[in-house]
Amino acid sequence: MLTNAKLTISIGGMSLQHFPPNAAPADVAAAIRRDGAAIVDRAADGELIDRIVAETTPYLDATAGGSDGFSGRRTRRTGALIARSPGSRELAAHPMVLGVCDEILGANASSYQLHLTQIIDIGPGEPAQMLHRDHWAWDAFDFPLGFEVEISTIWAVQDFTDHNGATRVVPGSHLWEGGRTPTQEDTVPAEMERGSVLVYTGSVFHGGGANRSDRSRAAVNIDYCLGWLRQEENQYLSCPPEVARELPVELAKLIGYRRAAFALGYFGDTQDPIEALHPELGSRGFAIVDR
Ligand SMILES: O=C(O)CCC(=O)C(=O)O
Ligand SMILES: [Fe+2]
Repeated sequence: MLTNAKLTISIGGMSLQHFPPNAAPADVAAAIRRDGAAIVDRAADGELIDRIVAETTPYLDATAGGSDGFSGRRTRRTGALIARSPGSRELAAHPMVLGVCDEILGANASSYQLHLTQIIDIGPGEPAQMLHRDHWAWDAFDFPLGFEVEISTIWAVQDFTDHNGATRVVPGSHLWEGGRTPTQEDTVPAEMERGSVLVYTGSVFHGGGANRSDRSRAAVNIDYCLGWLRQEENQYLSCPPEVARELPVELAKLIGYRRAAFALGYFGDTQDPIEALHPELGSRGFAIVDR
């Protein structure tokens, strides 16, 4: 009994650091480097979340539950948010999140890009998702410890609680050697208010929580990765040129309509992809990219 109580206290002591909406991205990035994840409270206001819900509900209603245990059979995943939901674009380009990406991904490559966009709606009765590292998307390649290739975000559409399936995170596990496997006892719930965002590395173990409530738990999941990695959600099909042309230039670049490094991703006669949308931006050929 005593041993168990001690164990609970020591695990209960591990938690995720919360930051106010106006925190410096460098401070949030430092917590993420230490713990693998951090929470920025109320980084989006309720009106923006309402708008995103209104824009995406028709698509969510038309989405079936997952076809495998990892996706979640009672979980619906609706993507292509940049094309479908103008409100989601504000989350994708959120200055706090991009500031964290600048700090963590910007240190490792000439550029980073959008990796995926998805509403994750975990239905009542869904069990906890398998704990995993998001960077396993790249065929489970073993990236060097501490070399982060992905930043993921989970924006709370409702208040996230232990009870309704708040994302479970294993603090510190971004630095675990391969072969070490976490259990649910190692996790803490990313409890946070609506409009708050959990920001974490592709290397930290986490998973959707069991939804023991009688309502679904929705989140907006937007991830970013180094420019030289393939995107999990194909952005050129999800947001084709005729749609991307209407976006702000910086957002079009963020989703991938740009070169990722000196020559990486060119089209035609060494053109920069942004020229496919905006020929007036002129042909500069290959060049060092600025971010
Ligand atoms: O929905 C969640 O809380 C997390 C989902 C997740 O980690 C994933 O699907 O990769
Ligand atoms: Fe994940």
